[in-house]
Amino acid sequence: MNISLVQGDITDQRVDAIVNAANSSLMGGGGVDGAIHRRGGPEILAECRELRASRYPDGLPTGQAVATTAGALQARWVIHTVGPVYSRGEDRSHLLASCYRESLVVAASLGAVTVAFPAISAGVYRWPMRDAARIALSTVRQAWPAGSSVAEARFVLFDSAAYAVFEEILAESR
Ligand code: AR6
Repeated sequence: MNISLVQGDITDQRVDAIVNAANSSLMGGGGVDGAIHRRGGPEILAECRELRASRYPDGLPTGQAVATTAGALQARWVIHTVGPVYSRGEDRSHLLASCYRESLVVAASLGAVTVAFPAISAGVYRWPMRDAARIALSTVRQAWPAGSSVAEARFVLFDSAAYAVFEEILAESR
């Protein structure tokens, strides 16, 4: 198992699966979600609509993950997961951890070898980056499905500040 860090745009990644920090509607939004739908094209939204009409009439619950085509992206699949909105009054870490765990389960079920993750919940959903990085890295390390196809989890951090935080936490845990 290989955990790697890259600074950049997740939609530029050539990987088997790109994880999307979506919302439960699966109908798109800003941040990573907006970028993925813009670059991936309408095929992704079409599959999301089908999922809403079939498996998820009430939306994809927080902490769960589901795959669609990656459309025009340089990937085979987009794995949509819904991170929790950060709350100072309530510990929702288990839901954030669940996003990484469930995304890896979906990736393994597809036979994906390389998977790109954004810093889920650390944007619009306001999760503090350091804590988001700790949860992301420790969960991926612990939750790697045994005998899984997945060989690389690549964290794609949008700016140098986020990259530096992930680098520091990864170094601490090595
Ligand atoms: N590539 C990599 N990372 C990115 C990119 C990109 N193209 N764009 C933003 N980031 P966010 P969330 C970083 O807001 O907090 C959407 O509206 C960003 O700087 O994308 O889980 C959804 O529809 C931040 O560090 O996701 C939901 O409603 C991290 O990715 C809601 O936002 C996550 O930021 C989800 O919010």
